[in-house]
Amino acid sequence: MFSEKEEFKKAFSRKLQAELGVYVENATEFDIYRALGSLVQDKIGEGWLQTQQQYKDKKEKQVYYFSMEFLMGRLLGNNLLNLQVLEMVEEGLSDYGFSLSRIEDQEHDAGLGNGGLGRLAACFLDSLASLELPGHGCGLRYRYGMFDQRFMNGYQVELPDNWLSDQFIWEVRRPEEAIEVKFGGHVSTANNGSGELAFRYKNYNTLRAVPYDVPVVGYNNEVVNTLRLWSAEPTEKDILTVAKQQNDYTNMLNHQRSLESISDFLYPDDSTDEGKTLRLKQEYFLVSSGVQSAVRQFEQLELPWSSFSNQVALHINDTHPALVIPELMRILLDEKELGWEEAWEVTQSTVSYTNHTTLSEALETWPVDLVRNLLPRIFMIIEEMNERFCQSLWKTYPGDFDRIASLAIIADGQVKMAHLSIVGSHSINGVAKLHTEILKKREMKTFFETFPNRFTNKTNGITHRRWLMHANRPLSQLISDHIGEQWKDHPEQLTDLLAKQEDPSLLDSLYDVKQQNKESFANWVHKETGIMVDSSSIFDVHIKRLHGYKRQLLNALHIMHLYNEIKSGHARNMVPRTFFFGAKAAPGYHFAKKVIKLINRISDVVNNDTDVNEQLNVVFLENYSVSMAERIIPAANISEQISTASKEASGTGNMKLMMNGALTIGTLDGANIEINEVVGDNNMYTFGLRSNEILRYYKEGGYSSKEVYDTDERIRHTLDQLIHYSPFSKGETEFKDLYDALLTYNDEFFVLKDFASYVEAQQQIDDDYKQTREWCRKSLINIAHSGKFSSDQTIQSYASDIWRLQQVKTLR
Ligand code: HBZ
Repeated sequence: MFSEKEEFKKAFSRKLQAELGVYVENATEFDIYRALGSLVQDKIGEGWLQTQQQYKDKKEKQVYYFSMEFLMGRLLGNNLLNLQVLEMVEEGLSDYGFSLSRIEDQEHDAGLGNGGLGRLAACFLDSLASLELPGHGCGLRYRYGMFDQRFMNGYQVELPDNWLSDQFIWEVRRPEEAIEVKFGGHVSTANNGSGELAFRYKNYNTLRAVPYDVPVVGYNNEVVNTLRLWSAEPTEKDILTVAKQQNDYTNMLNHQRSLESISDFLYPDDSTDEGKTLRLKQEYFLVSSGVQSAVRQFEQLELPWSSFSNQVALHINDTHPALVIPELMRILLDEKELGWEEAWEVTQSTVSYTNHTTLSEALETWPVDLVRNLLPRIFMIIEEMNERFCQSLWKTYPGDFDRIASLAIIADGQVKMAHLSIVGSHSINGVAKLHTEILKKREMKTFFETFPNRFTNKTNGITHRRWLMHANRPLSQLISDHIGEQWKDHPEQLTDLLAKQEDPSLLDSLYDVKQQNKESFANWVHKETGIMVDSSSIFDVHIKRLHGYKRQLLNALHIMHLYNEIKSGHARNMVPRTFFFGAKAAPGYHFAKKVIKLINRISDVVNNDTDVNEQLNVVFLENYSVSMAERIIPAANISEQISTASKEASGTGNMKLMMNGALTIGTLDGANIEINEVVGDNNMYTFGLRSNEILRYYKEGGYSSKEVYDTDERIRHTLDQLIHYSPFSKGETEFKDLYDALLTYNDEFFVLKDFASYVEAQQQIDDDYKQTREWCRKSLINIAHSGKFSSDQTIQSYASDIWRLQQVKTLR
């Protein structure tokens, strides 16, 4: 890269002149961003080529991480960090009068994901490259990513996220590596002369999948892996076929448009299955391009098919790319002419699957007719898989119709994608200990009995490079001042901080760093929203997708309760609190949108009431995103992780906030449990029903939210304010739906049941925050233990147990 600042400055100004035709003196911040990006991309290019060459020459096994979502956020800062030139570039730009952080703000987030699942994929790519592991992402290049959220009259409105409009500087289009994907048509069978059936696929439509490669830069190691994003284009062949049938220019353009539309937009649903035809097309488009491309690379090695799984691992991020399994079978059977058994052996030993949810509404199923019409050959293969699988079950469990029906891949006219994924892969994992246990003991119990060795747990992780080293530089510096720099390569060594937990100067500095972060965040909030927040108040942060089970409504009701207490003069001597929310609701999720409206209303009432606004403020930040998370998290004192126990598979925001010294208020759910295991009850605020209690209620009944309402005056008063005249309802009826969800429909997510213990935990926080030194110690203990949740650890474990990848060591 550059060994010193002057060298960088020279190259940079040359770039600016040559590529953009401007002198530094006249450049805008956007010009600077583009020139810097281009310069960095040039530098990355060298390592990129070398890395790929080495993987090939050394015949390294490579993993392809298939995901419908990669929530990458911004890349400039992290690339500079990983290339180890961040500070030099910052100083160089500062000589020219520019601030690097403002330049970073020029970059549009790559928002190609909904939430946890997509961000996890992005953290994993960073860890793969940083650990010198040959692993690449395989995704879609959506023209529109996650929608842009606006509030109008307190309601969420969705606008298209036209993120490509000012060019995505990191991508490289590779038309020479385009691939043809086939849809529709029909399959005929014929005898191939030697007594076997051959399948002929006819009258299909073709689509061109063009890859756009994005480099994934490892930390301080010269490794550059690839995130390959596929984009749909029409093929000439297809256009000519249409032209032959009907020579109509307008029709032709419409046809072309409909083909391109496959990679048009990301479905904005988190934890629900939309079941739309276009979504299935997207899934197959991703899968077919990615698998064909992996097969093509493998063929260059000129090895027998039996060694395919020694060279290639295909991982599916939830079931969305599950068609990888029949697609690889199709290629091996029809194009490479392997027999079923051999093809099956190759496929199964190559594919592995991660489950991210047990919510039934998120389990993907596709109607048989839809799959058969859209993907006739793929459907035949799924049918055959199902047939053989059911037959093998019959041998083990003769006569056990119920068991076989519950495991079948095709049942009730639906293709069950989770079943397909389990049967077709050699490894299935959950994303936190509790989640994996729930899979094994409940949701996938019968599968676990059938294939006990396939199931493992891999607790999620986050990259400390983005979420600590880059997002929170003051804290990183403080850590290094006290324990040296080794934690950067080995985040588990953050535990060295534990030995210093009684060091008053460290604790005071930790307080100062948090204050400094809170102030800069408060300034940003003021600039963006006009709201003034008190940086001496407790910053209480609830950031994640809006969902019933994540219980933003519990937080909201608690704030209403605090308001009531203050208004009625019953408030304790509380530390001022600012509640921050960031959350997008799926556009069709009515309940979630009402919660947004309610929180905006509460914000309006509380912030403008002079009786309370010295103690209480509520800020709902519009358009929560990765880059916004990077601003809020370093400033947080409290991390809200309050899902209904058993529902949040893992959570990863909990880890990011912990790593930045926030204390968790949380249920014993997902990875909260593992956070609790390492920090202990003194350094975290747990409350609420346990997962076994909740699961028992779901199974056996016995919960009555009305009973809680009748017995708890605070709840009754607060809920009544939703429907009767109150500052919150303003005499309108729009919160009736929320009231009904909690009372008429018996509170599916146990909000009322957990209310009292949540209030208690919040009061404890209030008491504890007043003991500043002790609070800082708790915060330090959280930071110290957060290395356990580095995605480096998680990826190491995937690499050794599931993918069997070797580290490449010789680049440096
Ligand atoms: O995956 C999340 C889990 O809710 C969270 O607990 C976990 O930490 C995270 C990473 O493992 N799940 C999702 O984010 N799920 C989706 O985003 C999703 C997207 C499209 C769907 C279904 C689910 O069709």
